[in-house]
Amino acid sequence: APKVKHYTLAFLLRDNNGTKEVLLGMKKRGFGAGKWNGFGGKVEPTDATVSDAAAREMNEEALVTVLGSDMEEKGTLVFTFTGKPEVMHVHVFQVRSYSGVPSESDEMKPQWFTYDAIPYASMWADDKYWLPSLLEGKNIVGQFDFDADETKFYDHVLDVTDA
Ligand code: 6U4
Ligand code: NA
Ligand code: NA
Repeated sequence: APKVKHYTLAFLLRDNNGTKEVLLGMKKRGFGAGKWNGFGGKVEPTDATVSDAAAREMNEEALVTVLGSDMEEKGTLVFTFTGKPEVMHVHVFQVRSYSGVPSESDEMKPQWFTYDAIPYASMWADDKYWLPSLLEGKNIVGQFDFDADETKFYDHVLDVTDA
């Protein structure tokens, strides 16, 4: 039977003098290295809640301070990979309250992007399917089944609902 592992993925949002922006990070190592993405990682047994895990990962990877209580859960994405017994269950969040200045960590190089300049060509193949809806404030639930090489998916379902 497949083994389900829980992960977080969080998007920091800001209003920059009337222009909406999202913080993405260039992943420097490990799974998804070389891609822009939100911030996140594995939920650990020491995380009291999944929201706390999302905040901890964002704090570690973008060197900001966000609180688990400020994390807004926006949906779930499930990823499978041909030949891998592990199913990734990713809890997706947005967060608007933070302190500090996002800075480069061992794992991520952060950068603010306006919504019309999101680098989808350098992101996971699924992101352009659901991130625009997320940025419009919608909730998302989906599954993407990837080929073994992680570059493209061969099947997906996606449900988008008003928040
Ligand atoms: P280590 O290095 O073990 O501390 P950790 O930071 O806990 O790693 P990591 O970075 O491997 O975990 O977690 C994977 C991250 O990639 C999570 O935030 C989920 C995200 N992710 C995985 N597949 C994705 C996909 N297809 N599309 C996407 N994000 C994905 O947008
Ligand atoms: Na991570
Ligand atoms: Na981690």
